[in-house]
Amino acid sequence: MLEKILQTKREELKEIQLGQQEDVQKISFYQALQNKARPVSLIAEVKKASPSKGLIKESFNPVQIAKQYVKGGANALSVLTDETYFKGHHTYLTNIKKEVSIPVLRKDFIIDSLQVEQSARIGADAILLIGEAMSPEKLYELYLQAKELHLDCLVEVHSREVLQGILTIFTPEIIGINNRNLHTFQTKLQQTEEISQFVPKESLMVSESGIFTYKDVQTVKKAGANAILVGESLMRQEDQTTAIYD
Ligand code: IGP
Repeated sequence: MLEKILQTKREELKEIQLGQQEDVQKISFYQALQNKARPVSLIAEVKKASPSKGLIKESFNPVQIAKQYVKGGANALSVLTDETYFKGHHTYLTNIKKEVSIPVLRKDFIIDSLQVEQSARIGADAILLIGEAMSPEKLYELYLQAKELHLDCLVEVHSREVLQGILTIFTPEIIGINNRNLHTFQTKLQQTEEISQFVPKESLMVSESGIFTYKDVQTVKKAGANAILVGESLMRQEDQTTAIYD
């Protein structure tokens, strides 16, 4: 599946339109995750659909959902901008960014410098870089470019091998452990438990995907997660004001 998505991205890149720079203020994603208002920081995701779950939310108003997340006390937001597989759009991110004062992560499959430039222009505060999607060298190149544009990076890995490959080159400020395998879509929280010991102490650690209950939050917290990234379980609630560990 990941390979199929990346193939689509490579096609889309041929016609990428960078657009104008949005007139918005950048906010530090990294600092927002360090805010100790919650025992584990929350990155709440605005996601209409996914390849593994299909349509998640019928009546989808991204700005309204984002505002509810803010009310619920989220530290930061993640917004899916991929159109083909997640039914997202870059205008969702821009519109949300204009209405909230917490940082916004662009959730997409970023593999090229043009997409990094585009992310800065549409108003993202941070981008996702997926270890399984490119070589550690390429990832580091995009990471440095993002930093120059004042974008923070959530460097996501699923496996220990990919994490260790990246760590031979540099130590990302924020490392996400994706509990979902992007090839099979299988999700297990043990992934965080198993890999957390290889995350350097100086990096913030985010546990991503498959977190549904208070018990799940405790499990990943115990494994050392500083933050969680939650999409589906929040999206499926009637009213997104309720954080899952309230
Ligand atoms: C959220 P969930 O299981 O709470 O809906 O997962 C998030 O981790 C997931 O959407 C995600 C993702 C990604 C989506 C993690 N890594 C990479 C697209 C691309």
